[in-house]
Amino acid sequence: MSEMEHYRLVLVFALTVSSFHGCQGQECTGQGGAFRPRIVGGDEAAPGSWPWIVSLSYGTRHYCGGSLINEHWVLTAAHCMDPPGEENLTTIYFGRHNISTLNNTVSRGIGSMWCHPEYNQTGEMENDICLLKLTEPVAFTEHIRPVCLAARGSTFPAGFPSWVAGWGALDEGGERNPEALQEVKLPIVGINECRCLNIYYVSETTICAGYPSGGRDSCQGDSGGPQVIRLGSFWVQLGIVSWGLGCARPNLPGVYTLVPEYETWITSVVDSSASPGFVLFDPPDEDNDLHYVCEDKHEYYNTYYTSGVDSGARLDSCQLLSLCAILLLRIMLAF
Ligand code: 4AZ
Repeated sequence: MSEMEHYRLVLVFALTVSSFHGCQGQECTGQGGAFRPRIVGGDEAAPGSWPWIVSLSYGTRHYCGGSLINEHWVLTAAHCMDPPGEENLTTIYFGRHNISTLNNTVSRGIGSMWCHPEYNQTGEMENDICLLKLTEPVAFTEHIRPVCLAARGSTFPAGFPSWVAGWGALDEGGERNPEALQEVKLPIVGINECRCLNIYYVSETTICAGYPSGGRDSCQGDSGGPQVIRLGSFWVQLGIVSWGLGCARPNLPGVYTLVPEYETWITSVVDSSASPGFVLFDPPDEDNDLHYVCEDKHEYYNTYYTSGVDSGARLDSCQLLSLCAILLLRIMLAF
């Protein structure tokens, strides 16, 4: 499907969705600045084009991204707050663009921190999600606005364009860091393909994005930041930058915490009076990842994901073998 068709479909779909869910009527507007569909690779964002993005900093030194989901709450990755106990040292900047100039930014501290109770329990980066309650609410401006969140049941077909922004490293080695906020367009990579490509465990509650040729990706320092999808004039956050094997390597998409899987947890933490705007994103596109067959599987894929199937197959050949043995015995006994 061509990109134009994608956008047309999404637009039609957006009109349907917004009339049902009234995203505009909620606090979240998810409305950013100008949309520039011709961006290639990581590029400097137009100031204010991602008004929900926040910078988590020690002093003024940026270390992770996050997103504003309503006037009291910021969403980020749990590994950004690891180890816990240092949240008092964090300043959250809103409306930041250039890293070295803080004019026009608003800052808040972390009043309380709520990380997913099952984060890090398996050591597999599962449930890499935290909510940060601000010391004081922020007032929305042209450059400070909340994003909508993808509701439970949302789907993101492989190849669908998503966007990630951040102040993270410009290369894998982390030698170059940007002065201004960067943005990049990354197509969704389905979970089956992503698992096939990765040598590490990829959780069911993540989503991947990237190009087969590499070259464009999120990287260290982008963690915690939002991965968004365009829905007409709205932007909906579907992912949180979580991890990846290196940055921008060919056939190694980045891995993002899948936000819709956490709708119940998010609403249980965020006070109901100020619940964030959840929007169902379920475009009619066919998802080719559902039929994805992993041919050149990595060893890890074999042991972790297909152990059930493998043991099943082994059982069958075992049964066959014992059947043969019994038959042979019977033939021998007959003589
Ligand atoms: C990191 O180190 C990191 N390519 C975040 C995202 C990605 C890689 C590394 C995805 O925080």
